[in-house]
Amino acid sequence: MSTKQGLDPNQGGDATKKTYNKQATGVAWETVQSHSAEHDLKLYGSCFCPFVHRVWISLEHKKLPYQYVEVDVYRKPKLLLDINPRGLVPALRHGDWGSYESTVLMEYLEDLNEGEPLLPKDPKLRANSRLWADHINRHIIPVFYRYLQAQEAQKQVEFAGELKEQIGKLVDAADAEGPFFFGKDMTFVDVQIAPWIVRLQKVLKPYRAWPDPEPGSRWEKWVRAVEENEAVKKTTSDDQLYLDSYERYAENRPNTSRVAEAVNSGKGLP
Ligand SMILES: N[C@@H](CCC(=O)N[C@@H](CS)C(=O)NCC(=O)O)C(=O)O
Repeated sequence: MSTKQGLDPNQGGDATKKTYNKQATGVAWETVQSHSAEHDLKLYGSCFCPFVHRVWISLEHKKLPYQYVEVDVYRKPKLLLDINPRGLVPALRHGDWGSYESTVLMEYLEDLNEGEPLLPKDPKLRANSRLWADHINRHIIPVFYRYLQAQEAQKQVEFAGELKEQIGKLVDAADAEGPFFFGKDMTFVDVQIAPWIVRLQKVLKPYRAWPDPEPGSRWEKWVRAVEENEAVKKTTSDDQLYLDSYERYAENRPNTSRVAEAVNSGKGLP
């Protein structure tokens, strides 16, 4: 529901406020266009959404044929609600079956056993992948949003410290050489965190002065490898899209999203 015609609820009636993009840009836009033809396997996504980004990177990494369908997630079109009654993206449809939740969808794509796998074969390494994916979901992502939405300088310092600490734990668990979590190839854990690595640079850096990774560090090696990865590049829009789409979070404006509300009310992320 828009407060004034054409404006989104997060703009609060002020047309000068930036809002989320409704279409990918740059290289990601080219990818959208080359995956616009009708296909059995459909990703319903919103171009700015990092949870969508994970599933999109997985599809590109595996080189599976698929159709990308952009949805305005805050307006909840029926085709999204038909698959996901919670009304969140990403949602995936495969034939007449559908499901949602980015991590579940990544596992589903893995279970198709088509294209390049992201999970290793060894059960112990698979468990290790899931353990660190859980760390990302539980300890890194929520702090990313708390930090971005925090308006008081003291809180920002606190959350910046917490984010560094939680990223540090992940780096300590990773292969010493890298550049990726398990070594030279991108796998499940890398894809789980990749969208937020992209957004550290494109969102937290401009809005919260998040520092570049320390030159020569293991983290720097990882960040660069993720940024240079083909599947990541093909699903990433131009910088401006992220700047515009995240202004509402950085200003902690009302009616931003369910993620933003959960953070403000101290609840777990949706
Ligand atoms: N736990 C979900 C989170 C998905 C999510 O929060 N998506 C956001 C967009 S980035 C959304 O759909 N928001 C809709 C809303 O706030 O109403 C997942 O991993 O897929």
